[in-house]
Amino acid sequence: ESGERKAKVEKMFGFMDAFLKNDSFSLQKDILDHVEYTVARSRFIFDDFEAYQGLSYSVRDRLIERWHDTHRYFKKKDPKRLYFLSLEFLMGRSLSNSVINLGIRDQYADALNQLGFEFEVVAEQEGDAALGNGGLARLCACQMDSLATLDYPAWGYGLRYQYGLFRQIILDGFQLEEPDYWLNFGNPWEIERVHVSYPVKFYGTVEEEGIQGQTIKVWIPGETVEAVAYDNPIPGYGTRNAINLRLWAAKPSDQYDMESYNTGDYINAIMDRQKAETISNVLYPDDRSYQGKELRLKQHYFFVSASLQDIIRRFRDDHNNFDEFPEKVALQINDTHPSLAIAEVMRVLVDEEHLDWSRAWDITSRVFSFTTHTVHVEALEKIPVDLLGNLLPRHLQIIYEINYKFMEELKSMIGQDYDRLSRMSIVEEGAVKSIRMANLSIVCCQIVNGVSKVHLDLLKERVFKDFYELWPQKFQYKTNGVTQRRWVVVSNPNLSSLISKWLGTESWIRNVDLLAGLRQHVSDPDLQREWKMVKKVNKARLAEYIETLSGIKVSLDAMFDVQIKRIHEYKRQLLNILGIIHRYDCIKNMETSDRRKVVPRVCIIGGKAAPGYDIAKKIIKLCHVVAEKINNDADIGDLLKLVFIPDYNVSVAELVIPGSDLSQHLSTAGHEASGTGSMKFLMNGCLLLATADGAIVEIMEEVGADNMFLFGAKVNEVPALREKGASLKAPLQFLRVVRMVRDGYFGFKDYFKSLCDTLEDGKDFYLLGYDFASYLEAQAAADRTFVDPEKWIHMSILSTAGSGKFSSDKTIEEYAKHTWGIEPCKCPF
Ligand code: 73E
Repeated sequence: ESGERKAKVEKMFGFMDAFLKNDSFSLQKDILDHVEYTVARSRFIFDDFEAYQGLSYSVRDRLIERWHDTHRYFKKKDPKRLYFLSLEFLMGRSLSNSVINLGIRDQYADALNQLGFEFEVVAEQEGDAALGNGGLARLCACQMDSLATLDYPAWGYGLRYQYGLFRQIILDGFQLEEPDYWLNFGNPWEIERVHVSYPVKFYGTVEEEGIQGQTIKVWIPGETVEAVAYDNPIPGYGTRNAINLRLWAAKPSDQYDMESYNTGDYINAIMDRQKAETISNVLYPDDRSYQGKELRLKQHYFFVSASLQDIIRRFRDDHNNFDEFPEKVALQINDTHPSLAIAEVMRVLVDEEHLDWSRAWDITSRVFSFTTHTVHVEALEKIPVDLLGNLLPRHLQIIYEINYKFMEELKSMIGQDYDRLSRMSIVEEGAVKSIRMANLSIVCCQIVNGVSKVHLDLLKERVFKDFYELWPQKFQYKTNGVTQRRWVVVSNPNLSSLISKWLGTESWIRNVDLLAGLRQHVSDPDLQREWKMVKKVNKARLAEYIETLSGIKVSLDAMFDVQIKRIHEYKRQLLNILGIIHRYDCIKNMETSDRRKVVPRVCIIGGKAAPGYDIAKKIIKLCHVVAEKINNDADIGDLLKLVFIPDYNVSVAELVIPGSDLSQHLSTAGHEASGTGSMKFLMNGCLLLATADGAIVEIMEEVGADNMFLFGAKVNEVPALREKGASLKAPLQFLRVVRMVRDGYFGFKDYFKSLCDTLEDGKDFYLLGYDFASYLEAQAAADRTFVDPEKWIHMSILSTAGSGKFSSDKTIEEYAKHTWGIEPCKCPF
């Protein structure tokens, strides 16, 4: 029989070559085949979008090959695997990134060319995969790229939302939200796995049963939904490894209550079943404060349960003793959103595997690690006990049990300090009794990571002080990073070639430390000239985009000054706008002869406000009315322009960042846990104007404070400044610009009243008034530097040269060594 099988395998090999070919002829044939047979358009007439589809399916075939090989190899080697659990992944587009990581971009560009298409134009056809809100979600995407590139045996798990982050439409200067039905035109980057599906259960009751003289708890669930897997291969750069991002979609279950079918109400029974699909329908668009909503909790558990069934199934394929679980599995929870996983692992071990509690707890506490991303207490998840008890009654019991044991242990350590005990308890008593998911995560995990040095300090001193005092060794930080593949190689090919040319190697794309080698050429006039040229070309591309969007023509000689990120009060886009009003006001009041000294600026702001965030929406409107006034003032001309870029997303960032001269990061010190936008700008040689907050403090250490424009109160000064309240008088220039808005200089007087009220003495929580003077000084310093192009370019080159530390490759290596305990597992062919 084995001879027969061997003959069969040989025959199959005969039908195919070992791997798909990557020469231009084979690629052309592949693209055309996919246009004809997959997309079902004629190979003789197809448009750019169909070319994109044909091309993507051809790339996908190559991804699948590597994906298969990698996973076969992982299975053979059986290394410890990392499972990265996150409710959000902001992947953006896949095409360019994939062909670059596969190392066949030029071959594809050639092939397309010969078919009469242009790669860049075809790549523009792709929409963004926006299954996340902002920094946290994009960080996961960067980290997946690094995990694949560094050959780690890792899997990502997430949710396949039907609707990604809303599209921002601007109507008369107001933000409107439109649903992002991103799957409308198909998604070539995913592979539907109809056979990889698991039942996920909700509601019901917990009953006690006696087994072999012991009583055990049995959860009798009331509703079952099916989770179906969609796999998204993630290729590494310079390796054959391709790892997997597995996203779950909800489908009605076969195990659904069949009773209703027999009652004759067939139509309603179907409609009811259909409701199951809504679980994974929509991404929550708010990254500010946690609201205990049942649907959100359902999403979390749906995701956690499906992922763990999959992970445990894979573990069981090769192991039967759960004591080995922590040696083979690392579970990373990205913020507290997936932290129900802790209770779920306990439930499986205790209720299904019948391990005793302490053995189960020992295993559970050795597999999990947790990264927290915020400093805002109001963003910490608190699940109302009533909600949890109804949806997941057994999990609530388990969490109570964990807490009971923790409280007993704590009392034995700290005594009867009831205030402290109640602050540290997983259960919060009060008007709405709730479960503190961060406390659960800290109690369970052996390592709690922050995302920057400053962030860790704030966790120790404020947010989790009690826990830090108890378990100082648990608290660590890993500085966030971004992938240079997407943020330089894909989005700034000109700069990328220039860097490779001057370093004499492309190795920096995998080994980012080499970027520091640019320092030795910083004064070389040739490098400076070429550096300047690249910036100019990128600015021209951005200027064209601005003109198409808004009809505004901007001068390439102006400084392109950019602030792009989610709109939040703490990120202080309002400070930027007030600064722009001040600049406008100054120019208006200047003698004509002095105007020649003004450095022309194009101020660019972009970002989405959470749909229910009223103040953030007012900031967007203010930006538009100010822009309207300035841009239409013939007296001002090219000296100042203000542009709001609508619908900011990953692809927009890829276009804007390479074309920026200056970028602004204005969070009130102590509010931005890290910030990762700054790192993308830094890599692209943009100068930073920033407060000493989050990752900026570490950027200062790497590039030097004199290569940046820093301003504002420091983290440790902020609390005392707030104490001072109304006695902290804002400077006159500040009062003047706020008054202009208040008095209706830009119109919409009543509408902006509540916004201006947040800036009154004593109410100015984010300290805009206090920081205004030093902000203007930093802006003036930027102007003075810009008129000295040689100096500017010098600082710009040093920014890129100093950005190596902020590659996600670095972050991932740290996590692998110090948190997850995983080793590279490189597929050998
Ligand atoms: O400072 C950023 C940080 O760079 C932080 O605000 C952000 O995470 C980034 C990556 O570490 C973040 N997002 C969220 N919390 N912190 C969040 C909260 C709720 C829902 C979605 C995202």
